[in-house]
Amino acid sequence: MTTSSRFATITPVLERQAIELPSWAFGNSGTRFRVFGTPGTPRTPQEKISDAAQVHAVTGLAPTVALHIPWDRVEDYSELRSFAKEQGVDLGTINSNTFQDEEYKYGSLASSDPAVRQRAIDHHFECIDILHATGSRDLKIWLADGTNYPGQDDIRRRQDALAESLAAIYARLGDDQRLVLEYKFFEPSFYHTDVPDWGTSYAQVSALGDRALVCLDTGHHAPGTNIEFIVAQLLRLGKLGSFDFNSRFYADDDLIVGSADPFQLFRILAEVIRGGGMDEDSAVAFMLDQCHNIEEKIPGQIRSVLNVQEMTARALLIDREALDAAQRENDVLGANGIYMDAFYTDVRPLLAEWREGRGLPADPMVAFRDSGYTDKIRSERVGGTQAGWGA
Ligand code: PSV
Ligand code: MN
Repeated sequence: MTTSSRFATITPVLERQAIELPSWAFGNSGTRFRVFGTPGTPRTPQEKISDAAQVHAVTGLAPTVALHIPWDRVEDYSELRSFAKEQGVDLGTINSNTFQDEEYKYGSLASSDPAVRQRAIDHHFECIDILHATGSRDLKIWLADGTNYPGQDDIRRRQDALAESLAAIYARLGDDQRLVLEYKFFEPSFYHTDVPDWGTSYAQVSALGDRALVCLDTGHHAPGTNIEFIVAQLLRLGKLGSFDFNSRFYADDDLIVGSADPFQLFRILAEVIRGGGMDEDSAVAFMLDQCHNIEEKIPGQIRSVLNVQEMTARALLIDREALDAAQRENDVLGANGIYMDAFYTDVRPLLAEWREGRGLPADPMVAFRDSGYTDKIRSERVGGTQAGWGA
């Protein structure tokens, strides 16, 4: 079979691919050294949504936008939902935030202080109310909880406290809603975090029920971790709820997905496909969790979703039958060769042609550049306070 006839067999999967964008990617961000402002940066949740809608308009890949509360707090979420629909997108995952209030200095859901825990639980109740108003399905929890010094607090007590807090939140979810618990091995806590790894997240969500699942952020692992193995295992266990895609060179860099290690992204997507994570009935959510510190934000998001699409197409091109036969024969190099053939297939011209056939621009990056949107927001968005990390 030629590459183009093989490509024709994978387009049904590509057609239903959807990658959720994080509202915070459109605001200013940086490091602890400096947050650089950019002309045209959104000042409101509505402006972030308008920017996200541009990504969907030129790629057809990003129909939903995740909100972060309180950064995206508004008076009326139904109105925000209607506004998003008018722009051509829907509201998606609601991310809670228990890492910026003074009260959470020593933890939130895992804190040893019951009053602090209750405050954090109440915040999640607010997020669940928002889920109802926006019609979103997922509540995503990432905790900054942890300690900096051995002996600082009782690790075991904190696990028990976390389990209790999560149970209270889970009990409040609507029947169609899900809780996804994200893990991260360090930062801002440096000695231990209360949800450091997929095993801890899995143990905690398994105790809750079927609608509690693990969120895998690709930037939240120690260097050298075989992330695709975790993907395979979580899919096997039916507990992979969602992805936060990004790239890292060193820590939680939040760089453009597929930029640091395209082959790793390919390997991850190959396991997703192998485990049924892209089947029609799959409930795995694919999201970006990135920050664009120095590059332009909207093109940064366009590049990101295109990278995911490109590696998905390559991973779908793996000749599964031939690979399976080679694996069963212990044909080590043969199997590896089949796998690598798919990785090295340049699908960009085929994707461009396919996009055009669906009424989308062949090159979304160019289409956005030529749209004049950047100049428009730069001249219109004058004054006010630009949204940024923490705003
Ligand atoms: C933490 O590093 C994280 O990846 C979580 O997903 C948060 O929701 C996100 O960053 C933004 O704070
Ligand atoms: Mn994340």
